[in-house]
Amino acid sequence: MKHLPLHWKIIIGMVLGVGFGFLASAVGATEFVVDWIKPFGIIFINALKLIAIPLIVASLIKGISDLQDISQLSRIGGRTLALFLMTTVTAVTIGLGIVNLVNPGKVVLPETREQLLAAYATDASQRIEIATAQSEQGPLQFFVDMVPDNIVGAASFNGNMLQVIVFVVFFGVGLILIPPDKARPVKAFFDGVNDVILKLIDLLMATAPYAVFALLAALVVEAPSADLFAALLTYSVCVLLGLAVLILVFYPLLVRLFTGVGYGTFFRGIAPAQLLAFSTSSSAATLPATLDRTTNHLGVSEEIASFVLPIGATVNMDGTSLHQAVAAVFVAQVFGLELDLTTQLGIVVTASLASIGAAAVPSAGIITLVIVLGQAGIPVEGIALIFAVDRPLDMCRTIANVTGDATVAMAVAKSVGKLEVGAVGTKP
Ligand code: DAS
Repeated sequence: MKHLPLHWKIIIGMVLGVGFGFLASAVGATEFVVDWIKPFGIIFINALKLIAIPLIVASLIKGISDLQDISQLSRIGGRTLALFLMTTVTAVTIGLGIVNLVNPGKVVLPETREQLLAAYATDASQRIEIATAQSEQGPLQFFVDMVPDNIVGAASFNGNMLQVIVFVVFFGVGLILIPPDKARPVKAFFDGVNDVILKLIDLLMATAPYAVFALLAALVVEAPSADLFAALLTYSVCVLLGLAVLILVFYPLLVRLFTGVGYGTFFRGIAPAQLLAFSTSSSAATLPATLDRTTNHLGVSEEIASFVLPIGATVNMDGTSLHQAVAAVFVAQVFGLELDLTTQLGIVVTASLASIGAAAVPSAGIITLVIVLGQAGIPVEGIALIFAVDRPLDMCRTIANVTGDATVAMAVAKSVGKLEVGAVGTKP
């Protein structure tokens, strides 16, 4: 058990949590679960919220300064960034389209909603008031609110996490504009902070199997409703449907349009990296395989692959951004919160930027989801619902992340004449 990969441990925690919840309900030990088990899940959610701000600050500044390195390579820099942005915004838009069409959170019955608000969203009413207040303001209020007048206040989950991201992007631009010798120590500092935060995420994720056990056991005893499980199942189907559109339609279409490489050749080339992404839930762990498959089997030159893929693994996480858009709207729907167009546009911006800040490690998307929910005024406690079913979804969204990176690498290589199309698919 000790050497079992983390994601299989989390799946075991999920199964045992549900089983323990039903057992506790059957023997009348509900109070024991709520008083002595659930707090461990809430502590984990609080730790996610605690680490989200330093993660987004350090990884966004690192990501922006890394992007600066790419942008200096004028031949491939602009194209890479443009394709990263296009694929990420497309992914978020697909996610928002599906979740607003299917409305998985509206499967929840009013009495279940009341139970969840009582159990999970302690100050949800305050956040819902903020979101409602936001939606009642003028058309440009959204942009006015993006610029904080107090960074400490903005970081205190006062309902607009976008202010933290705006400050960080602002800071990153400043870092790019100062002389390189002045910027170097600052970049080194934030690289170091980013490494520390990633280590803390490792430590935090090691407790994830126990946290998911506690959260699921509590969920079963507190809201043992078939409608909630139906809602969670419908939500999972929405995410998987969106990821399938990305992986099976959008990316191969881009590859075909940009490079002329056919569907079968593309998937035969990238499949081993996709399988590794699925089994590790980590773009970073899959990076060596992504590099190997794009250079040796998809015709991308070493020069292009070695620049685009490492940055893409941390900055270009399309599957994660799609998932965050679906999850944010789902949680809002579960808590009965109507999101107007402005708020959903804010989700497009935040989910796209938060995916830049997400680390390429298992469940990183859950941590940055805190940012997306916080910004939209959606009760962050709703993460307990998302995390309960996140493991298999993380495995699938990591496939999308890796496939998106390979797609961009092929398109950029082709655009600068560095894709040996003749070599594509010639190796076993
Ligand atoms: N598991 C992350 C990755 O490595 C994606 C995520 O957590 O959303 O790509």
